[in-house]
Amino acid sequence: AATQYLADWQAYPFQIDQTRLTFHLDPRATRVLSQIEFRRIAPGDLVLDGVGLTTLHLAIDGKPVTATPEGERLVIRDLPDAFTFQAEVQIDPQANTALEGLYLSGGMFCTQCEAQGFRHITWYPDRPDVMAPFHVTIHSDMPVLLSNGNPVSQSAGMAEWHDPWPKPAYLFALVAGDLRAVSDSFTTMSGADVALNVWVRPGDEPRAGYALESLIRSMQWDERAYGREYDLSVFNIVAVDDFNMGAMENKGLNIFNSKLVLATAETATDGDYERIEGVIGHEYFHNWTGNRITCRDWFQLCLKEGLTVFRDQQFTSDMRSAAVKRIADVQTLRARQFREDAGPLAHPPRPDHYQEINNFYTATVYEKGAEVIGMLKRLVGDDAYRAALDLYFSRHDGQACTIEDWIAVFQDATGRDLTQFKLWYTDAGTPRLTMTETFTDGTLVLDFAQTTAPTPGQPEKPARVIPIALGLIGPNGDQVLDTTVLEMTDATQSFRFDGLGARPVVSLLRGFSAPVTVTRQMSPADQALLLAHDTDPFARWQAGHDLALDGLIARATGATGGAEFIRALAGVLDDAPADPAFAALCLALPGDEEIATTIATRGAVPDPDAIHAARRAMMTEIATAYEAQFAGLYDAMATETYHPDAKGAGRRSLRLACLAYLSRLDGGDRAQHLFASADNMTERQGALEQLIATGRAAQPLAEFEAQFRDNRLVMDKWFMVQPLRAAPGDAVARARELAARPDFDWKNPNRFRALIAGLTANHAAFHAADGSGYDFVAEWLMKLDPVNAQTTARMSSAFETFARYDTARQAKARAALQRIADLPGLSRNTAEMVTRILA
Ligand code: HT7
Ligand code: ZN
Repeated sequence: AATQYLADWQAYPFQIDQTRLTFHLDPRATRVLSQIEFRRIAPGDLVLDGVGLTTLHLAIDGKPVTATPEGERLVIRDLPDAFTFQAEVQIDPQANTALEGLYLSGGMFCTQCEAQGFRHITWYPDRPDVMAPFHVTIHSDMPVLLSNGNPVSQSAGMAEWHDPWPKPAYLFALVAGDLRAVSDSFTTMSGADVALNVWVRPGDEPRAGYALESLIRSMQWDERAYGREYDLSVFNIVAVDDFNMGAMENKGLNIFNSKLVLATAETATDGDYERIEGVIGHEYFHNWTGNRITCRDWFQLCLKEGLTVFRDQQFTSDMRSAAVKRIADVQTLRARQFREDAGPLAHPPRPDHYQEINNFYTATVYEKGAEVIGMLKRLVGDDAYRAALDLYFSRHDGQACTIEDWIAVFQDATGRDLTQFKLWYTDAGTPRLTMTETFTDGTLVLDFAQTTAPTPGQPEKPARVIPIALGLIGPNGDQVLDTTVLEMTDATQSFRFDGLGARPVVSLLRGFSAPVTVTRQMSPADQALLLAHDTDPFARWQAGHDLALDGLIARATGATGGAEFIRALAGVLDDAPADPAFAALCLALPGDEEIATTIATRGAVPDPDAIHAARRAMMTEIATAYEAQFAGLYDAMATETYHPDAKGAGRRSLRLACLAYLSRLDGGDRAQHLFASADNMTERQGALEQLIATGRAAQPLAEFEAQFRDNRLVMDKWFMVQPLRAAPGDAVARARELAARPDFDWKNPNRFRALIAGLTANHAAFHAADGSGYDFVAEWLMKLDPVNAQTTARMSSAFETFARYDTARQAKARAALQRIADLPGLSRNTAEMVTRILA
């Protein structure tokens, strides 16, 4: 497939003054009429994109034209400086299983146009730098007809919408279905009234309230934190069951995967509620960072996604606990992005080439893109950050921009030269920061070195700017130096701290001030001191986490370890009632995948079975050491009336952390009782997971299924937890049984992901020595690819770490990948991923 290069970008020679679209909806034969008013701004031909269209008619200024598509492009030459292009095409939404363009979900018409879905709807310059106001007319017998912008008129079988804000085609949306609205209103800071609707299927109304409340909180927050106001008379959100990703920020008409809208205490977990609030916020915040200011080309994707993730992280921090949110975000970053950066799929946040853009909606673009902004904010300070953002919004409103524009705004607002900082956008790989310390006569010298391993296509890695936030803790636990940010700019650099009474312990990388890995020699006693006394909650958690990781790695590689961590947990348990959510994070042992990654990073070959056994043994030991404390906390953390706020969620997370330990001793008795008595899904699912792990789940699983058979979202959980929590030796067989059920509706991305990602997240099962995990997953990826290439390609990244295992496992994974690569007619999406992984 042809590779697209950033260096080849060229401006489009026309501007669009108005895009008019008329839809005659029909499941098998939808007709789309377009009238696009073009005005020349530079020499060049008219190039339009189109895929899978049956073209019925093409005209320029009313005169029919005969133009033959060149592949997926239509080129029309010799045009006047201003003209109207007209087209009539026919498309088949029902046949659209790829969920890209216009498709049907549960009898409802809906669209997904990012990144390049609009070309499946009609001929158009489907590129983000071509922005236009849209006027849309929909003809259909569906009762609710929605598009972007403000409503113009509505009558039986017809609706008209006008979006005055120029937008690229990827933000176009249309929905038509039998829907019900859960509604409210919002008055913006300048006094404009906005109607708010969350549209769901009839009967789902009682489950949409939290999404609507989250939207109001998002609107308030963006006014308060960034001075950003909403700009249309209506904001619509629609929940759909079939969706490749989480949600989509179409202007004024956000479309959401129903799992990120629908929630009640009985059907959704605390984690689901937090995610709903976060993603509602994320899509809403895109209205300014993505929609009003969009990307010039898809290489700039992190311009909108990194910034919007950073904003949604700030939002969640403000709504909930900032410390807990930061730790959770870093855990996600390490699990997904560091993993990506260390393997064959590594790429910079702003890549300079791709084959299939849908393969670049990655942790690097999203999560690392957000971290880079966090570093920028730390380097320039909060006030300068806000000034730079104000300048960004005023300078670039209505434009399609680049990372260079973004950096220029910060340079202009602060006077700083950010040339070196820009490497964070253009270079792949996670820098390794090594620190050595010497203490003599009251002076501490810290010597830092940074190195970044080569990544595909980037053998040389110049030094980056690394903000290193640190503090110093004295031997008695008192802080002797408050948080200080060192700016490292060279490959090696030293910093001195004088006038210290005794050797302090360095609390390094506070708040995770840069997305780097750290190497330093630290005694278990010093780690325990930080876990007990560090004033920075992230660094405190990190100290305990490292202590646990070192112990687990020792055990998984045939040595002994972990005693210091087990001892240090006494303090964590004593403090737990004061901050249950934080304590739950400290009590959670690093997962098998993280242990494997760390072993590989230290140059050894991870053994999935040994890792799994070591982790389970350490849990039993901890449970035995603190049984009474766990039992006391388990009882004390019971919540009376369920409320999905951070306080209640924190108590439940601690309760479930205790349950995980207690289940190692009581064989699942408490879990069984909790499963039977809990009034909320958080505890029911938590209990069910323990029962699966202890092999006592047959009856509870049957009960769960009987209760929730008709609720697809809850049944997704049922499909997910079984391969995830089954003993590694049983998980693949269980996954095969589940896949054979008639309700394994594998064409639905949520259901497919539930089962397949449930298994790949069971580290020892996916990496089973006999290759059965690899074979099962490859088999299903090959089945899905012709139906939904986007989801197949994204899920193929489960294999990205295969090269770190032993040669026998590697050979089995390679063979499974090769079978995928050899599949006749393999999609461009999956072919690109598998080729990169195998390279
Ligand atoms: N900007 C949206 C990305 C997205 C997407 C991309 C490719 C294929 C399907 C998709 N659905 C949504 C969502 C976001 O990040 O906000
Ligand atoms: Zn986004």
